Amino acid sequence: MQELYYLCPMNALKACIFDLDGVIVDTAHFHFLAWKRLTDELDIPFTTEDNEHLKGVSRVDSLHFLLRLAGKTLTPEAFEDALKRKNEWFLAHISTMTPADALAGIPAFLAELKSTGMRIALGSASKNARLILERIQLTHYFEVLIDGNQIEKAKPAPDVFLKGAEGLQLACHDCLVFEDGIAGIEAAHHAQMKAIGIGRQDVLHMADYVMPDFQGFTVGKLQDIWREMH
Ligand code: B16
Ligand code: MG
Repeated sequence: MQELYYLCPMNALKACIFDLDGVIVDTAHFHFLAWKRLTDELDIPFTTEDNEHLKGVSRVDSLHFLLRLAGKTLTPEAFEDALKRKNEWFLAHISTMTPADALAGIPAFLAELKSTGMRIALGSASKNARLILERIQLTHYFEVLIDGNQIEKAKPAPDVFLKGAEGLQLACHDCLVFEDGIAGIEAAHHAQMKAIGIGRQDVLHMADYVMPDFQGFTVGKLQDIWREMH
């Protein structure tokens, strides 16, 4: 038994795959403001609590969810038009973002990760991910950038994280995901990856570890957590 243990050592952590909204930056509020403007126009009741269900959910699936809330349907043309307008309003908010909008502790943690040689990728549902990373000037940390433009099946399907591992040319079990959304944690698990939830324990209880944010987080702590996960 002992011998077997040494023959099959725990695999070293080789890469971190980051979700964007809710992990690196808080764009959820901007998504909410844009959806709220649309739902007000369409006479759909929509609250900040409903918005929780849209975290990590693609733009198209979000609109389906909102229409279901009110039992409404739109013609294909009106549906496309609604998506377009919501995105224009969202982009207007994004254009005000600066590097100060990166979430607390993230720039320092990314810098430390990079200095240790850890591979870094992005796995976001957002079609605006590149633009957002550029606004907060963190693009250079990401060796591989997978976003909503490159995937057909949105989270909780594993595609975004599988493509991330593929882009890094690593096995899934060598990668760890940071996620704030329930759908994203499910996606990581469907990809056979461990996931650290960023947010509340009661919401993200299915994650392999949960922490509120990256403040004071270090690569040393990450390695301890990785060891405890195995
Ligand atoms: P877009 P993430 C997700 O980002 C957001 O959490 C979700 O609310 C949004 O609907 C989705 O991106 C699509 O965004 O409209 O910009 O394509 O958490 O996967 O980084
Ligand atoms: Mg997210």
